[in-house]
Amino acid sequence: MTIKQALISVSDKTGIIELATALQKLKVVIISTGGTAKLLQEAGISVTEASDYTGFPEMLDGRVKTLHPRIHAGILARMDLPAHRQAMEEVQIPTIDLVIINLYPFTQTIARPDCSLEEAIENIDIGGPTLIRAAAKNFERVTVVTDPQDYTALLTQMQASNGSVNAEQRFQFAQKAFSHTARYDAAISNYLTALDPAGQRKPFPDQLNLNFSLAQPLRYGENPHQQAAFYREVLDISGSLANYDQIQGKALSYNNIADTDAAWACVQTFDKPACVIVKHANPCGVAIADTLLAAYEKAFATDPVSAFGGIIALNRVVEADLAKAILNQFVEVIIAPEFTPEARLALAAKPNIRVLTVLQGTHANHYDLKRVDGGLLVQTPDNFNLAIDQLQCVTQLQPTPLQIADCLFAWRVAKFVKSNTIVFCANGQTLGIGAGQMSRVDSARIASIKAEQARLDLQGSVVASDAFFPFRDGLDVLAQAGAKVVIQPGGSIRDDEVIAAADEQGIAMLFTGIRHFRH
Ligand code: 93A
Repeated sequence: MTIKQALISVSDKTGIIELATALQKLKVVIISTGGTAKLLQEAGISVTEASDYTGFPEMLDGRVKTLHPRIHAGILARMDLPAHRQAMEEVQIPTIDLVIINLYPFTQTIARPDCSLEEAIENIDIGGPTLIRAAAKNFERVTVVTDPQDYTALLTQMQASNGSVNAEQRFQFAQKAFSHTARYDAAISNYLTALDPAGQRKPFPDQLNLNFSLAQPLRYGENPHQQAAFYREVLDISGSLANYDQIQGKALSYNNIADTDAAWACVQTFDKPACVIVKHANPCGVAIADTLLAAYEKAFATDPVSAFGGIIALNRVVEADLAKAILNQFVEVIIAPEFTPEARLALAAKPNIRVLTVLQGTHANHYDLKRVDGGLLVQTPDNFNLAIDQLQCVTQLQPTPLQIADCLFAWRVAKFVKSNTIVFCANGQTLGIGAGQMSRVDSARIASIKAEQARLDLQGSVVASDAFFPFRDGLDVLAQAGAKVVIQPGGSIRDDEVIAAADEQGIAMLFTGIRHFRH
């Protein structure tokens, strides 16, 4: 089916002019909302404003822009059903075949320390998720793209196949679209749950009434002389690890559950096909790639020695080729949203391997709990997501867009590594991970030694450090290893010394203003 009509409504306008220009060349008619329409028109692209298309002006300060039957019937109609076709003809509504959307920047808005409740509420997108969910529901006919990084894939397909997108790609886009809206709603829910009705951060309750029920007795705890059990929270846990289905393998152990939780939490944060391999609660390889198989191969290459007996988490459906590739290594647990029947069959050859499926998307935990002797430490989870516009370049050298993308990748991984954390990366792949050391300079040394052992080249790499450098020594180790960009929180009293060291060594440095200790 050739795509004839598209709706474009984006807050993040990256790449949208180029995309719309190419769509116009493919003879696609474009409908668009206020700001997006204006930008496209200024670039000489002919678009119809959503309000002209519906014959209904935008109202309530833009709260109602696209919520109109002419748009939603256009997306939701099933043209394979005669009754739907007839209904559309009767009211003269044309179909919409392509929906390009990204949402109001809710997480970026609430990340600002001065963000008011009113501002946060106005940044809850209603029309956008409605469009995304409608288009994703109707993936049999409609293509939905929510990530500017997918524009190239979309265009490549359309240009190669007479303006159409194949069923597999439409399904993948739809899966991604629902993960996107699930994460968006989870962020809103997390934010609001932490507030009282006056919009103030709720103090923690006087009494913690935790409600957990026994999910599974465990053979033993962290060590065989310790007793253990797994309890599941009595809450909506649909997207959490506690809601797993085990499709094969030995019973899960205490350490399996703890490590799988760490791997699953990390892999879920990526939109691209991603693989995370965890040992002893630390990632020993993380990668993103165009395919899940490539992501696994890159993640494995970070530290093949440590990956032995690891936990592997993947954020897409696992197919047979990947399942077979994984079987070449010793693995304790594999977790993914789903496995194809062929992949299940391949894995059945090694019946001891624990294979788990879990729904992707939401995070159940409102609190992180840590037992101390006679008490409980409670905090809100570290679910802060860094936005690109929060990065501050503090050096003479500026990183390239590609290096910035790698920095954001490295930074995301660093959050899941025990402190002190140093993560070398390049091209969406970890190259060396230094974890759990008592000094940052030792983590830096270990990370570069690991890369050397895996024969990975650190020349030109980027590095994330989960907290600031107290002295320049850690930075010197990174420079010697070949790093060209460093992302770190900043905030040390010796920042000047560290920045001077970076300038001296020809390194670009980005400050995040946020740290990610993990103990
Ligand atoms: O205010 S909304 O919740 N109501 C709507 O009807 C609606 N339609 C699209 N938000 C709505 N959108 C969002 O507007 C999109 O998700 C997109 O993020 C944004 C684009 O607005 P503009 O084109 O005016 O920059």
